[in-house]
Amino acid sequence: MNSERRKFLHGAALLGGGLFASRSMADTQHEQHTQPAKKPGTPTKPTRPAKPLESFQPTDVLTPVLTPDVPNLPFKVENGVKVFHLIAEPVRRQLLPFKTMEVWGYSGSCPGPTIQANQGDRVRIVFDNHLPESTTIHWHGLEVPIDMDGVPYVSQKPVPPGGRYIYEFTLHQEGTYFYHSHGAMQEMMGMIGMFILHPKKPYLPRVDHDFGIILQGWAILPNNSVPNTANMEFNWLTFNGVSAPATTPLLVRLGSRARIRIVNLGMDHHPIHLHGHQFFITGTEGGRAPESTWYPTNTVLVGVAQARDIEFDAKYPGDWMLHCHLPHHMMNSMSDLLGERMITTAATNEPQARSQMQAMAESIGVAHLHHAPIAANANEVPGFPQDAFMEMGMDAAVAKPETYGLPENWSAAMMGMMTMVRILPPEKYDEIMALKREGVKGKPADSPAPQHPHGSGK
Ligand SMILES: [Cu+2]
Repeated sequence: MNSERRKFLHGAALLGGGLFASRSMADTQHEQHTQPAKKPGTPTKPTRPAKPLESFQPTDVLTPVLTPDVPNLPFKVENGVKVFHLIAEPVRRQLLPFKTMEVWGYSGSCPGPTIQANQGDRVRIVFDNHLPESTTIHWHGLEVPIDMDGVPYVSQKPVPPGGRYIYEFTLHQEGTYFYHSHGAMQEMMGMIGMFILHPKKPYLPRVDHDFGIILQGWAILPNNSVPNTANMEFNWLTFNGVSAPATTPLLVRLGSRARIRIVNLGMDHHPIHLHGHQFFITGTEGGRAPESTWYPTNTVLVGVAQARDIEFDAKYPGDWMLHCHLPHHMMNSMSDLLGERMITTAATNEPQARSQMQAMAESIGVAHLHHAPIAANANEVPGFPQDAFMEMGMDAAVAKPETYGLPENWSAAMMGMMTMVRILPPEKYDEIMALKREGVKGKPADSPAPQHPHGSGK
């Protein structure tokens, strides 16, 4: 154990001591059990510690991973073991300001909170099931003893509703991993979270920013909020449980080096494309890739059950798109948002269909209302008016410190599996980080979210 690591463990122990006020957890190592705390089927409320636990702390050799729109899972240190408490439970997730889905996740979040630990750590995950049915957790890619593998009936008994299971193992790997239910349809209800293992020896070259994004697809019928797990067509596509333009942009300081870790769990493979920069694929779901395998590219195909780490030097200032390039994954469910005002494809040659985006914006009360110009003879052109330009801005509805300073109607260009990598000159970067800190202090109303006046139609 090197001195940094010792220092880190010592610091974490100090920070963790006394913060965990809830009942004592099972201390027995390796004694896994399913323990129905209540009758199966009895609704349970999440038991959460009274005080926040310790979240992953950076040391001088590590950059913590930021998973936008998804929290970290806190932990306490108990006799040298990092103890996490994870609860499978129903979650209401707003994926756009006007669309909420009722999904399943972990500890109040879907995707589940990010677990961050260091290579070499011993971790204990105290897992409670607050779902109405049984479940288990599989640690995807982790080399753990078979009785920790989370496959119902094969490696453990299912954890019943109200039940608890203690997972405990030592992390000898490094890289981007994830956890998920081992029930396929529970996966499609959202039951996945990221599991980051920071390496003992930092990767080279060092990065200044490290982000994590989970890709998911949802089949939610119009005017519904619950995913249809048997459906084979997906109309909502999310980064970390949010569709663009509500995805929180990734802020990167100009001249720095950034890593983005992308994990996919769903029914589709996603070619993720970054604008304006070339990157290297530096890691997979199996850990760090040797540098001899790196090659420049700007699109990475992230297959189902895969993880891909990409790294690039942030050379060019600007607000650069990062998105799945499948055209239907760069859309939101228009028919769903339109609801009863849905315009059918059969009606696309009717003039009233022309401004369907405008109609949608009105129906859901979006403040936007620029509609890009159309030609005078537009209706004579085959294909029009499907309104393929598809703009529906909602700048004000999705404003947050990370969107500060974006050009007017920026949100009209963003839908589906998409976010923005904002490569900012240092002074602008520092300004927005200061705004974020203000927000954290509980003054969201004061946050200088841009409120552009609309209506000029220019
Ligand atoms: Cu895609």
